[in-house]
Amino acid sequence: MHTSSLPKSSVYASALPTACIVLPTYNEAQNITALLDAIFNEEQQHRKFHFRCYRLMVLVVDDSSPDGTADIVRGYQQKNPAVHLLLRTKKEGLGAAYIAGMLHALSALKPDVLFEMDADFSHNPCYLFPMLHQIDAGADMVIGSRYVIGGSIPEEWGIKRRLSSWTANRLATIILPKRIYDATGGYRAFRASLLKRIDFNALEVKGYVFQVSLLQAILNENATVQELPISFEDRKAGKSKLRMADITEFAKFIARQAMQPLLIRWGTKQSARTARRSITATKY
Ligand SMILES: Nc1nc2c(ncn2[C@@H]2O[C@H](COP(=O)(O)OP(=O)(O)OP(=O)(O)O)[C@@H](O)[C@H]2O)c(=O)[nH]1
Ligand SMILES: [Mg+2]
Repeated sequence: MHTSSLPKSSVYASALPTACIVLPTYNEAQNITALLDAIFNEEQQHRKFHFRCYRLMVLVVDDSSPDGTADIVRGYQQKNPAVHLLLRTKKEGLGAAYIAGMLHALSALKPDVLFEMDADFSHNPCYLFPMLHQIDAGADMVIGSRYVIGGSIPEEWGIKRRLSSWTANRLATIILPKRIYDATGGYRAFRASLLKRIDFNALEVKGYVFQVSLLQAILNENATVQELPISFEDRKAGKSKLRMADITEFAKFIARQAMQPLLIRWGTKQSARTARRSITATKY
């Protein structure tokens, strides 16, 4: 289509860079409308002062939430076509939802930047544009970080919650090739060109450990990863979906990854020993 046949505003809009927020949801009916409003409000505010403002779109990845989250999203789409819905048949975990969502966004929506974000207000949309700014300044990936100077976790968190978050992060750093202060957080921006280099099928994870597994694959690509301090807030409404199965998968993944170099070294030693034995046997 010749651009001259389009109204001026859409020619202008199609020339803008785009960012797609991949939003996994399971029973987030109480949060989703207000969160979508808050995301697009950030875009509106930013556009007032910045000529080359990113055009935002949202891809909600819903696992057929029994509370009707998907119906609310369908209603929202009537007033805002920048909202997309990927409806899956059953709950398969946060990682599985992100993998399906990112692959769909890359192939169907083709944004320049992709975001990960929780749909419960733990990740304040006010950081979307500062993260995009860091991407524009050269980062391949930006992590909204609770554990760098200036970042924070909710004051109300008890010792158990603080300890489990800290432990998960410390365990993750064992297997990462570079020091990352918040390796488990789920507020992230990625250049699309970086995610296209990742083999999502090779990640082999279903649950929350996806965050560590994807970060490991990205660091192995020698990507520039930066952390931006954020104030992490407690979810506004609804319940956490973290289950025992997610914690077990996390522990198994870290153990497997940490053991891998030892097993490779042991395997090399074993095959060298076998080779030496067969040389000795042929001599006599
Ligand atoms: N599609 C999909 N989304 C999920 C699944 N599990 C979690 N989510 C979503 O992923 C985001 C993070 O999940 P949360 O339950 O908030 O996990 P959390 O942040 O560790 O726990 P909170 O303390 O409650 O915030 C939320 O938007 C959830 O609705 C899942 O299996 N499928
Ligand atoms: Mg949450």
